Parts: sequence; structure tokens; C-alpha cells
Amino acid sequence: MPLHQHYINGEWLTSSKTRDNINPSDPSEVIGEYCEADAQDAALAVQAAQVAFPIWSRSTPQQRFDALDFIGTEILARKQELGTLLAREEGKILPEAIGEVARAGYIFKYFAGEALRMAGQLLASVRPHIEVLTSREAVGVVALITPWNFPIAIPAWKCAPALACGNSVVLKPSEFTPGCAWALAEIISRAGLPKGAFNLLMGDGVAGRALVEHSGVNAISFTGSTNTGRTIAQHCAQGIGQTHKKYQLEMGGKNPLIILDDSDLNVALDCAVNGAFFSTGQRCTASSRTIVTEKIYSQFMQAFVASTAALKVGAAIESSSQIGPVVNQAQLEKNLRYIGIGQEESGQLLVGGQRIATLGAGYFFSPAIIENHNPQARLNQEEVFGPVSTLIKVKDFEEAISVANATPYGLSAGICTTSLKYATQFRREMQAGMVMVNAPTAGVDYHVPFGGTKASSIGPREQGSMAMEFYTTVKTHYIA
Ligand code: UN1
Repeated sequence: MPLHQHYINGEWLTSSKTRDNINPSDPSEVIGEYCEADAQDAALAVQAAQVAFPIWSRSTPQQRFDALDFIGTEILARKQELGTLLAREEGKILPEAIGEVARAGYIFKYFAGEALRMAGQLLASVRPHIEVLTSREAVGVVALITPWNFPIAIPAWKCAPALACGNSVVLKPSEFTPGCAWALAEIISRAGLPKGAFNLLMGDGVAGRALVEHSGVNAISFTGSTNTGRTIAQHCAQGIGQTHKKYQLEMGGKNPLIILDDSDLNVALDCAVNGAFFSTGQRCTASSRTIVTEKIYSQFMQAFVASTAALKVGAAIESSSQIGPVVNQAQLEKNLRYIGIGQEESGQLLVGGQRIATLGAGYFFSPAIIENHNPQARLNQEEVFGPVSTLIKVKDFEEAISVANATPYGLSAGICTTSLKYATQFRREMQAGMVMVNAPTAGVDYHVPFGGTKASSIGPREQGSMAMEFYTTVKTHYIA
């Protein structure tokens, strides 16, 4: 089996350490062997990016358009093949995996267009005979640290705007899903970029830390856990005045879905099941708290439990599967630990919450609902990052909003209602970066801003035209 190498300075480079990429549906299946970087490899990648920066940042919008459009076109053409790889390495069921690959392709196409639309402003000065212009310039070397749960879409939504704005990139994907990032790098290697403008550095926290601590990195965009995000922010803040870095962090969520008495029950059920359990609940946008008003509580609970129990868990590439395995043994153990915590704090386990050993050695876990009406319970406060939703009964809309807002997080929030008044009030009062009416909290468009408030996100939004905010700095020009 060929060894998958880092892509640094336009070359494929090996490192002494490697890791097997394992299929979570069948851990005996090794998808491939991938290099793991140390601090020296990271330094090589940063150096290559530094050398490439003056060249790539002066490229024309046409060159950037052509490169990104090429990448997007090839990803779309290979979505079946890359989707299968994604399903095998991450465990997402095949239709979701193919959908994610398509999303990555469209993201590159979208930012190809954005490269042509980079614009500034012309303003009148408050002083006579002076013109004021603003322009946007690339930030420099950007390190992009991405998680395992969207192994191609998140690398795409960081790499595409970074390159569109003229930055040079070091991409460090999760050590659990290097396959999609490696395939993406292989496509990028043929897109006509100058060598060093894009680098792939595979590995775990050792490689990530080396990038965060490297003085040659000008900006870090990170999606992952709140703890790692906090460490990155602290490091960037410590560098102020010396090796200051710009940072953008997408972290956890504890996203609420509110279901009101007046909702269409079929819509509500679809939103709850999709939001909590699709992609095995491994989305920072998953609805992990389902908050239901008391009049329809028992009716909804019964339907929600029945639909959840009926979900077919199985191997990611099996066409009958609706829910794939969780990503690895550690995540499986974390889910089981949280089920235990939920029960210890007097939550009622209504369905699921077990390892499904009958499906073999894969990390299969039955989607779980835990009833606990105390908004301060740990299961209602802490992110599990698995197919686990809590169910909370509330009196009315007002209580629903106050419970929904009662966590440190603020990524996404949903409501199911047929009332325009409540839907509007919900959109105004929710402390969240994304609010959904009669739609699941997860599963977002690729061309509009993505991000949260409170402990979920720091820094400018990702995706859509607003993504340019992070990947550029503004220069103000005075011309007399
Ligand atoms: C989605 O809900 O479609 O890590 C995207 C995550 C998010 C992406 C969610 N950054 O789950």
C-alpha cells in the first residue's frame, strides 16, 4: 500500500512517523498509511509558504479563479469516488458523504468567483483635496487546522477563501481523517499554484501545536474543540507585539431545537431526528437539546422515541444504513460515558445509548434520547458530539427561549412553529449565530455566513462573502 506523504513546497515529502487510517465501520480495514508531521516538518511547510507568499499574493484574480475553478470542477466530477473514501474513513453514510464532497466542490467554485469580486471603497475625505481608498490585502501564511467530522468540506471552506484572497496555506487536517485532505491536496497540486502556496501537513496535535507556535504563521483558522480553541487563542494573544497572529475559532455547540404546541408535528419530528442524529450527531450544529412545550410533550416524546428507535444503524457504505458508526473508539467511549453521567444526574434514558455489538467490531452506537428537564444538568450544558439528544419539557414559549439560551454556547438554534409571531420573536431573542425556523439546526448552505456567538466562535464569520474578512487585512489610502 503506498504511503501518503505530506505536500510541502510542491513536493511529496515523507516523515519518519506514520499512522494507519482506519475504517470505523470495520476497524480491521486499513484505508491507507499516512505520514505524521513533527515540528521540523511543520517548519518546512511554513517556510515554503513564506517563500510563496509574495508570488501568490501578487497573482491576478484570473489566476486565482482558474486554480479554484479547476479544483472545484475536479472535486465535483469525482464526488462518488471521494464520497466513498469519506464514508470509509469518517463513517458518514454514503449519501451524506457524497453530499459533503459536492459541497466542497461548490465552495471552490463559489470562491473562484469571489477572487474576481475582491473590492475596496472610495470615500471622500473630511479634508479638502484628499481622496480616501480602502483595499484588501492577503494576511500572509495561514495555518488551517480542521476536524475529522467534515473531512473535505471544512478544509474546502478554509482553503478556498484563503487562496482566493492570495494567502499561502498550510492545511493540517485531523489525524483521524487524513484521506480526504490528502486527495484534496493531490488535486490542488495540479491546479497551477506556485510551489509552496498550498501545503498539506498531516499529523496530530504535535503538528498543530508546531504551527500555532511558529512565528512565521500570520493567521490561524481552527475548527474543533473549545479546549484546543482556548489554547490557540491564548497563544495568539501572548504573541501580541511580537509574533502576533490573527485567529478564527469555530468550537462547540449545545444547539437547542424548540418545538411549540402549534407546530406541524411531522415537520417537528423530521427536524428533531435529522438535527440530532444525522451524520451520527457528529456536527457542531447538531441539535443536542430538544425543548418541547407541555401540551404536546407526551405526544411528541412518543413519536420522537419511536422514530429514533427505528433508525437503521449500520456500515457507512451499506445502502440500507441511515446512521453510520461514530468515528473511533475514544468517541464511542465518550458517548457511553455521557450516557452514564446523564443517568447519574437522574436523566431518563428513553431510547438507545448502547454499543451495538451485533454489528461487529465497528464503533456502532444506538442514537439516544435522555429526558432531563433541568436546564443546568450536565447533559444539557456539555457538548457530547455524538448521537445523543436531551428532551426538556417547558411550560411555554417564554420558558423555551430562556432554557434555549441558558448555555455558554451560541452556534445554531431552531424552532418548529406555525406562528409568525413566535418565529420572529425567536429569531430576535436567540443568542446564536444561526437561527432556523421549521428547519434542522444542522446542514447549512455553502454560500452564506457560518458561525456562532458566545463560547462557540471567535473571529469573523466563515463562508460566503464574509469569509474575506478573516483572510484579508484592510489598508486605508490617503491620496492628496
Ligand atoms: C453543517 O451543519 O452543515 O464542525 C455544517 C461542524 C461545523 C459544520 C457543520 N463546523 O460540525
